[in-house]
Amino acid sequence: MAETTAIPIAPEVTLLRGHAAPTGPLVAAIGRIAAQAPFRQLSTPGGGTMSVAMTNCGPWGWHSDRRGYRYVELDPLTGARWPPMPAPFARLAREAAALGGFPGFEPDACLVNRYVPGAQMGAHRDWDELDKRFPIVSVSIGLPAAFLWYGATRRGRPLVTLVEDGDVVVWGGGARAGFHGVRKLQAGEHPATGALRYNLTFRRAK
Ligand code: MD6
Ligand code: FE
Repeated sequence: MAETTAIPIAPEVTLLRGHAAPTGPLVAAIGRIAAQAPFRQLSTPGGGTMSVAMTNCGPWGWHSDRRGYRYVELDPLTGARWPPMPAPFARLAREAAALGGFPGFEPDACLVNRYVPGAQMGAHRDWDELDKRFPIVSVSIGLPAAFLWYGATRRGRPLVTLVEDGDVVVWGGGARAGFHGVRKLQAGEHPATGALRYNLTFRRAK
């Protein structure tokens, strides 16, 4: 495990700077996942289309459409199971969760997000998981982004944290219900990803 400094963003919200570096192997694995389960821009219950493109690996995959948000075992696009979660992904998530103060995290879902310049994630909370005692582990890859932590309500001014290639954010416990988002991605070039940012969000769905 790479040595990592744990930087508190808020109570029970921890930034592990560079913990997932180097990200080249993660990018290669994302390419293999997307070859089986292509990135797609999901519809929201409100009828919009998300600017972030998504796919999943692991037993459960997060999905959204007019009927709502939920976890599904089969990719609605292909009818097949989601690609398996690579062992290094699960290990990274478990180690990061432990460093963030949440030992014993075994994710069963990894949402893979692809941000192009202009893509963003409005204030929301990750709240479709059965057992909220498990944390969320969020890995940033490629272009930098501004991660926004709103906390208990979506109102007010968020704490802004620059998340760069290899950074990991972990939140759980009292912060598990925290509202967060990602500011509109700025254009750029990154050696690992070109003009893109990826984010891996590890969850225990069931
Ligand atoms: C991030 N992402 O990209 C944080 N949540 O740094 C999220 O909070 C997130 O990208 C739910 C679905 C997709 C996401
Ligand atoms: Fe989220």
